Amino acid sequence: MTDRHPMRPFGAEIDLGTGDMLEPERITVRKASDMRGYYADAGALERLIQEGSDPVHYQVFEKPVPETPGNLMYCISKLMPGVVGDEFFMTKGHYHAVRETAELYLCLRGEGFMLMKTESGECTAEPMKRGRMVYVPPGWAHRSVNTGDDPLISFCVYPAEAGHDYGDIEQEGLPKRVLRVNGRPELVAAAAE
Ligand code: PAN
Ligand code: ZN
Repeated sequence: MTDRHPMRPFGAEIDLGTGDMLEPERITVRKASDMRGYYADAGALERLIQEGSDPVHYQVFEKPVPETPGNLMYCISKLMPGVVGDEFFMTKGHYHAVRETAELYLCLRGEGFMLMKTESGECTAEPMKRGRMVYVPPGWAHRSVNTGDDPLISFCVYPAEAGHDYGDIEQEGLPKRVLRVNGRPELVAAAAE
């Protein structure tokens, strides 16, 4: 008789001090040059790429599970600190391809915001800091923004079949940007670009 549930239980270790996943099986790396088109100040991004030797912007560490309904994908998302012009470092941001899938972020290190928007244009931000959980409901695009001096690290869990849809965010961005104003983070309406 074949087993209806062939997958074996397993564990993984996350260093709660540093936020690092030990022995990840897949690491996705986004460098500054992968972020062209995302920041308001394109010139400042080019300077960062040239003068900073195209530094790593963020990384996603995973031990992937099959992308099938019923499984839970999980990862560590690590976003470096810094600014592009006046704009704090951020992830690309995406909808889940399967819109009816939520995501839970538990922040382990650093501080910032989870910037979220619906397809009808509603936009909101939830603060992130060590120990704070942010729930991204189905249908909300989400982008992490690092406003601190340390890496912003979160443990993320979402339905494994969700998939990622970057299209609309890549073209239009989000209605709000997080800028450094007088040394402090401020949510500012994105200018028509
Ligand atoms: C996260 C993100 C991760 C990187 O794992 O994928 O923070 O952000 P982008 O995918 O927008 O580049 C997640 O939300 N997964 O669904
Ligand atoms: Zn997601």
